[in-house]
Order: sequence, then C-alpha cells, then structure tokens
Amino acid sequence: MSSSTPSSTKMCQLVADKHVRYILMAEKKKESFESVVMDHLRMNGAYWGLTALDLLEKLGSVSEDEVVSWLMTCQHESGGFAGNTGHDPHILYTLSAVQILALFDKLDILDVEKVSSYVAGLQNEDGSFSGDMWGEIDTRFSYIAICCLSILKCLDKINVEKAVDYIVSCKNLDGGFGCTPGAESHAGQIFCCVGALAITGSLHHVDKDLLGWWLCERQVKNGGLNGRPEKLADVCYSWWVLSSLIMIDRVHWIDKAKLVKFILDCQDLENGGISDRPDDAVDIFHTYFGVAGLSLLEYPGVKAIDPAYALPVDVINRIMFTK
Ligand code: GRG
Repeated sequence: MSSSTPSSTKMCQLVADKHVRYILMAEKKKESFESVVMDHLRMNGAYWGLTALDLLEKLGSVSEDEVVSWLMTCQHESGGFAGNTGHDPHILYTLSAVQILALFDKLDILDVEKVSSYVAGLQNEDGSFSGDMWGEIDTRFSYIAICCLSILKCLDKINVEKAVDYIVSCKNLDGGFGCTPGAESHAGQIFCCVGALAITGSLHHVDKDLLGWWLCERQVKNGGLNGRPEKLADVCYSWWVLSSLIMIDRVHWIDKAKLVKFILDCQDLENGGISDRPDDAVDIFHTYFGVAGLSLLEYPGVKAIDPAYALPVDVINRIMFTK
C-alpha cells in the first residue's frame, strides 16, 4: 500500500502472533476481572480460545492433557457438561466440551451413549429443546443438540422431523428466525436455525433470497455487520451473519473487503485480541469470532472453518470420513 494512503483507509494486517499470545495469556490470568466473571462459562471460553488457536495453526502450544483432564472434571453423572468444575450441566457447555474433544481428536474418551442420551433427553414433545433440567426453550438449543449429536453420529436418538418442524415454526415473514415462534429475527438465532437445517439436510425450508436480502442488509457504512436493523455493528456478527450467508449461498451479496477491514480495525495491534468495535476493549469471545469471520472470508494464513459446525474444516472432515 502506498505511503500516501490516508490512515482511515489504510488496511492493517492480522497480527496473528499477538492474538495467539493474548489467548494463551488470557487463560493464565485467573485473577483478572474477565476470568472471574467468566468462571462459570469457562467451557465456552475454552472452545473460543482453542478453536481460534487451531485456526491460526497454534493448537499445539497448549497442553492437550491439561485441557482434557480439566474438561472431564466438568462432566456430570447425567452425561452433560458444566461450564466449569462444580457447576450445573447445560447443553451449551456440552457442545463446547464435545467440540474441544473434536479439536484434539479425543472424542474416543467420551461415553458417547451417556452424552447423547443427556442431549436427546432434552427434546420436548413439540420437537423443541430445553437447555437443561430447568426447561428454558430456545432455537439455540435445537442447533446445539443437532450439532452435538451429528458430531457424535447419534442423530437417530432424536426425532429429527419434529426438531426441524419446530425450527421452521420459528421462521418469520422477513425470512429470518427467532428464538421461539413469533420472536423477532436475530442474526444469532438465524445462524442456529440455518445451521441446524443445514446439518439435517433441510435447507429447502429457507427462502434463500428473502433471508439473503435480510442478512446482507446487516452490513453498515463502516463495513461491519449488525445483528438486526438499527443496531450497531459488532465483530461477532461477522460469524453469525457470514456463516448463514455461506450456508444459503448468498455470501457474494456483501462487500467482503469492507468487512475484512472492519475486523482488522478491531484488533489491539499492540497487545493482541479483537474487540466488538474499533477502539473498544478486547475479549476472547470477539477474538474468536473475529478470527472465525476472517476464516470465512478466506483471509491468508487462517485455516478454513465449517460454517455449520463452527469447527475447522479439517476437524470436520476427520470426523465425517472416519467410522
Ligand atoms: C458453536 C458458534 C457456536 C454457537 C453455539 C450459543 C449458540 C450456539 C449460539 C448463540 C447465537 C446468538 C443468539 C448470538 C448472538 C449473541 C449476541 C451478541 C447477542 C447480543 O444480543 P443483543 O440484543 O445485541 O444484546 P444487539 O447486537 O442486537 O444489540
């Protein structure tokens, strides 16, 4: 790029090494504010950090044995996983645990029967899923159940037809999906519904042009994507929106170069990490979704990620092509 380029249009590069260091350090800072407030959802944080490391080809810099032995202390008698040792199990953390084991090629240490029974046991009569024994229902949990059981090759343990019917009942007139029937369309829920429909081979239920139009309208002036109309752009929607657009084959409807620039502008160039918006504080959630977004945008040096399973493509291939 020429030195006369104004700084506002100058494209910085991905500071991958700094992000790797930031992720490795975040794990060590157990007394920090971020660590304390995230203690109960450490399993999610581990999935975000480890998947980002793998996408940057640096998964080898963490101790697999340490992660896996901690992870197994989070499993309950029911088969479900908690967000950390001593907490209650939830379907959210169960998927993260399964995804982490998939990253390390360690799914064989799981009692698959037990984990899949826990997940399948959360399906309700109408096909929806609860998140745990307390019963909250949300299409996030439908996605999680379907993704988790597909990775474990146990989709036959649930009523897939009813699960799909429930998701379709959450479709809105704008082509999007909400968390329950009649709830507002939101990019995060759209990822969940489209991802679940993709995994179950049911994408014919999506009006691709209508939903593609709604999704590409999420791109705002600064190139970033928001999660619904009139909201601010946020790096995490680079994942929720882009993965959905890819799954319905409409990703060419957004300006990819402007989105790459928005994500790169959210980096802390000195200390690593990615924030929700330029100049905000970085965190592990946005660092993961920023890297994952760049992966979907085929940014050089970042491994390809599967838009439905939210795991590196080589990990998914390894699972799907082995018995
Ligand atoms: C494996 C990637 C993966 C996901 C598992 C948990 C889950 C399944 C999906 C979550 C989908 C979701 C609802 C994402 C949205 C997260 C988010 C940033 C919500 C913020 O919502 P608001 O209303 O923010 O606070 P806006 O941006 O609308 O102002």
